[in-house]
Amino acid sequence: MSDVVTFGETMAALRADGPIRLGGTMRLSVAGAESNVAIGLARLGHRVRWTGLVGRDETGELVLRTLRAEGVDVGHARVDERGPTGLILFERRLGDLVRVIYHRAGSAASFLSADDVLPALDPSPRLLHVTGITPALGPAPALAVRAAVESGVRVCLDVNYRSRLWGRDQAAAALRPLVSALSVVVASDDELELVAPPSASTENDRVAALLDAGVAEVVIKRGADGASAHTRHSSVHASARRVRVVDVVGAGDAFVAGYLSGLLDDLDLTGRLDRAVTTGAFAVASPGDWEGLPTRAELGLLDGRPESTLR
Ligand code: KDG
Repeated sequence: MSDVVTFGETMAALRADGPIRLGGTMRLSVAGAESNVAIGLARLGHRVRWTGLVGRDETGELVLRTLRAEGVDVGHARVDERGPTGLILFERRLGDLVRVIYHRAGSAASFLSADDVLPALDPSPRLLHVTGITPALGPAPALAVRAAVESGVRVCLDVNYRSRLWGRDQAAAALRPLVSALSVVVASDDELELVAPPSASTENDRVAALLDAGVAEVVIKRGADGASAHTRHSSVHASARRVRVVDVVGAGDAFVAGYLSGLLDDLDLTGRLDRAVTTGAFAVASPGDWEGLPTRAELGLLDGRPESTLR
């Protein structure tokens, strides 16, 4: 049995250190919010299944091979002939500001359906993790998310709003109906309104409305200002770990992996948030979406002196 099942689009990822229009060398890897979480959890020793569709192409092979190498179960993922594996380009502009360019419309993953996803939920995992990116990929992925969320498993949703994929109104219309089936909601402070009822106008109101709707834990990511988590009984804040910023892309997924790892390990709210800000900091301090994520044995590395050498 898996501890966590997740699904979504994982793309080939090319990273440039400067403006793409000037040319030069790019580094090839893979990226996808859900598979970033899957890798983060697998590195921490949890049993994770990721499923999705890739094209019949070499970048699809790269996606599956990478996830397999990271110990993620891809036994339900498959090649689909209807489109290619998606592509994401990252270009570094202005210090640590990164611009994202998608080539994913009509990709294999945009055909993901409930029939692809539901078998991956058998036997029932301890947790299902979905993001608000998947319903933005098209009608079939949106229905797949709905069916999976309503399948009766314990669900975590990371809102992960992507303005290049859809508008805020569209996102809210797709995500709000899922709320009553969610156990954990993760959002940045400006994303909460996409899941909370429109009548809630402050952050406190939005958190209260989500808890009233049956969500057990509302977790708010605040970037350099840390994070907070709320249940019906308590609220906890954690400061961000201080690290040198190398690449912030993927930090939210790393944060989710740490939080869910703490949940699976039965840590209390403070312990979950502490693990989340720790894994988030590893992502911020290393290049790539997921490459720098810690193993369980490495979790304590940030407690050492930042400049020290381990011998
Ligand atoms: O969180 C980082 C990911 O969002 C990114 O690397 C790729 O999944 C992705 C997306 O859709 O933006």
